[in-house]
Amino acid sequence: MTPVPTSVPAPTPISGTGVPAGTTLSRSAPVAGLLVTPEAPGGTGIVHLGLGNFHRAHQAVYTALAQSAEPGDWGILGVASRSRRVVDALRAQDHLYSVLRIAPEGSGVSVPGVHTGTLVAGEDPAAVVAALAEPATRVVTLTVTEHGYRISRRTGRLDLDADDIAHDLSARGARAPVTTIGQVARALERRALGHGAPVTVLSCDNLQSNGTTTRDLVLEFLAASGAGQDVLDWASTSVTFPNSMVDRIVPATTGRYADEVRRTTGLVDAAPVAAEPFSMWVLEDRFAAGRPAWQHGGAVFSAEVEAYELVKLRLLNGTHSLIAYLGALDGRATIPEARAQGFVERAARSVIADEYLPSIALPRGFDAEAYVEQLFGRWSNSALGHRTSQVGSDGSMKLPQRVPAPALRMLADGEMPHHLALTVAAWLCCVAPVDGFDPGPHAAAMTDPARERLAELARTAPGIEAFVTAVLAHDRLLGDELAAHSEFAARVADLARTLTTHGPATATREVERCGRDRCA
Ligand code: CS2
Repeated sequence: MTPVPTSVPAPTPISGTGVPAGTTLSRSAPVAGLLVTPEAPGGTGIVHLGLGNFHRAHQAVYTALAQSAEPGDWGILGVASRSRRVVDALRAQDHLYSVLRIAPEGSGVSVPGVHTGTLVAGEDPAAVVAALAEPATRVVTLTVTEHGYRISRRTGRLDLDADDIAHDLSARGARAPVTTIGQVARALERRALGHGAPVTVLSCDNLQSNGTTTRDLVLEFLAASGAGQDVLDWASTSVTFPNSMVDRIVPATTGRYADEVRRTTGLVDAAPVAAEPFSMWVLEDRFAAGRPAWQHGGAVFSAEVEAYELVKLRLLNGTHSLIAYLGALDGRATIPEARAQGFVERAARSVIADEYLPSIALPRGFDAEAYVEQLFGRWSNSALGHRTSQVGSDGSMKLPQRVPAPALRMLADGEMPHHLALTVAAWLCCVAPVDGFDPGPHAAAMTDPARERLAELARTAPGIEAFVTAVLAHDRLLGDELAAHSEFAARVADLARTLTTHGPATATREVERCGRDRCA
């Protein structure tokens, strides 16, 4: 496999071209040299749930490149989950925003220009369901993060006990659903009972088999909410849920990026996004009602998407987590700073070579060595300033996608996945430090929906061993199967003890010694 960077046109700096100071980005501003899509799309064929930075620097760019090569009704209605900030900014800018492509050798700006409207789901969930149910909507795309799917960490199925899922199931007809799965399911039901136009639901989140997973969750929701067999049959035949692997490192926006856009273009943009130059998208070509010509942006259509997903989720995301947690515990603010520490790099290389790679059936022709070297290059992009606290956030949602399957494979063979245990131990030390241990400011800045529960367990457990057992075996935060392996929990506890008493470099050396000497 050759990783495929997008061919976002080389940006043309337009500073010094007489743009009056303070001109806001809009279609009437001098954006011609920056716009990826010369024409605004005529119609809205895509509703996107999750108007975050990742969508705006990834799928929107591919869609803009597709539109500029083969124009069609593929405008995007972007739905933010709760925050008005980006929506307000985009509305004031004709739904334009800049994508800053950041590389150590310099940055550049382009403007995708494919959004035709915006909504805030938290304010008007009924409008979201209505948009999803529109016959003109032919593709629904999702970047709602791992948390947005309401997957039970224990069972891997729809979390029927989650309050908002329970709300959506009971709200039938009376109130609009508030969860993503509830909104998609209700819209599909409405389509089935109404015009019947087929549609594709495309997950672009870092979930294993993200399309199949989304389909299962939606069908589970429909069944649990008492949808008729006719609706379930229609959803099975007229809706497709392709799997897709998405990849581009996109940091959280800071004021620095708006300044850089202004310096480069002379324009004021209240909603820029920054991203690395690398971008990759591998999808199954199963679209029920057409799709944009995303191949013009460099998207690859493949029947081996699930293998690409595993490569991405484990080699990139799993290792990213380890780098972020070890780095934060070592006082490093960013991924490049963390990755530059010899012990972090050694740990990252070992977890890839010894624990992640052997767990993956690689896509045909995939050059793992080149991919891994490219990863280390991407993680070294110091101009990007990707924070350890950003990658380390939501570990309770991310790690179940990254750690249990490869760990279980080794445990079943009687081997201890030391670096995966180190990943879990470092996560727990960051987000639920035991009494008296200060993990530092970067760990403190990590957010996690399980943080409160973890803190309670850390406070009430009589020691590290009991704490880890409570997390893994009783609360089963990494799933039922891993919960059964007390030897894994014991290893995590040992490493957590070393991390808190001697720090991450010593814990990594301990793991290396164990790797060599095969200690339990
Ligand atoms: C990261 C990802 O935050 C994380 O957990 O591993 O957001 C990563 O940067 C992207 O998946 C890259 O495509």
